[in-house]
Amino acid sequence: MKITDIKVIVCSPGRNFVTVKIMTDEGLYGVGDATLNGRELAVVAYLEEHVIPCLIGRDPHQIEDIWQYLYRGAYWRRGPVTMCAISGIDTALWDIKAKAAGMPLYQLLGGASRDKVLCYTHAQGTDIAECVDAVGAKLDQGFKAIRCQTGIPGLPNVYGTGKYAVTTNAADDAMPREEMWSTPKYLNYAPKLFEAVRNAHGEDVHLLHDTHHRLTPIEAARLGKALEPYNLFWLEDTVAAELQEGFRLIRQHTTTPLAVGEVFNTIWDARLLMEEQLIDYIRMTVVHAGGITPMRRVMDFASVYGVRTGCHGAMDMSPICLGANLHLDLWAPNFGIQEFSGYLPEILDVFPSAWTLNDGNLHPGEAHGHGVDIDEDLAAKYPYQRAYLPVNRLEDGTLWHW
Ligand code: EZ4
Ligand code: CO
Repeated sequence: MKITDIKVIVCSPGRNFVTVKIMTDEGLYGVGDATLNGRELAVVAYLEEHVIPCLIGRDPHQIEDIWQYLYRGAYWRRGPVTMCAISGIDTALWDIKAKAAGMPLYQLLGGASRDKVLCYTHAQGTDIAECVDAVGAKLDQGFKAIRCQTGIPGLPNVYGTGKYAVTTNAADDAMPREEMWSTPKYLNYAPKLFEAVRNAHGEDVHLLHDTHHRLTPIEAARLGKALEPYNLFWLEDTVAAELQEGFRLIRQHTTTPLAVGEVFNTIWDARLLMEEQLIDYIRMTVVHAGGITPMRRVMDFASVYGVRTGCHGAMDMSPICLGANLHLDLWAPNFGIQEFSGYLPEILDVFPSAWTLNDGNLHPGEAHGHGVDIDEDLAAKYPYQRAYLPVNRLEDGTLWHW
């Protein structure tokens, strides 16, 4: 088999997505997600100018060699732009291989280790009462695990709450929005949310929480301790994890399970965290990790240290990325949970998907390949719009982690 053509499709059905489509001389094609939220066109240029010309005519079955060629062969390794570009190619190649084999992708990975994939969804409110109600609504929909985020008194537009919690509206975000943050206000308020949610909804629901890299290690330790009575499934992204050693301090102080990794690009970003068992869940995801090939390696490495998986699955991971993640989730012996924030209906129209959601669990489906496609005609009706993630400042104006 030979690669005859590779297209990069950019569309914005409510938010921007970059999709790679690889065509072959045997008529089979595969698709992959290459979306990097807020820096989409950098990945497009990387693919069109620097990757695609090298791949035309190659055998799409040589996935490992193509991955190494793009990773090692560039000399300049790692980084989100590079790894999203490689991911788009790698995911599309696995899609082709599984279609050629006449199997759903999870069969090629080693088969299903479970019947269904537990997922967690999001509940949010501008205050605690609203979030408690939102948790109730998600429970009514059948979800078993729920990430809870609340606004903080005195702070407008806190991460994960308000109208921007659901999706990025490209038109509103043509320049980066500015949000405001105060760790002291947050640390005093957040534990009260979980007390209220447990009081209202009991012990059975799995509760999760995301601090979006905003704390220092000792602040994270304090929060972890404060949340221990509420038995969280995990506390996510407490600190900026460039300094992996920072987790040693958090770990010494709290039994609240820790998850991190949505901004990691390679296994080396998480090596120490896994080797020293400083985290309980690794949150890397197919699109940002460089594809299915390295994501499988991360999952296997994590399993050696008893670290479980919790793939990032916010709406900026396209339905293709979610589909690919779900095949890995169904296979991985050390699967933990899959994030599922859901999609706008127009996104699901553009990306016809074999995966299903049933009573709080996902399944990748039995379609050959990874089971997600792109409707190119429909995609063309939603042209790219420049959009940024917000930036975050402390009350005195200091630029902070968003
Ligand atoms: O802010 O994917 O757990 N989910 C998250 C996400 C990230 C976005 C960034 O593009 O933290 O909502
Ligand atoms: Co997060």
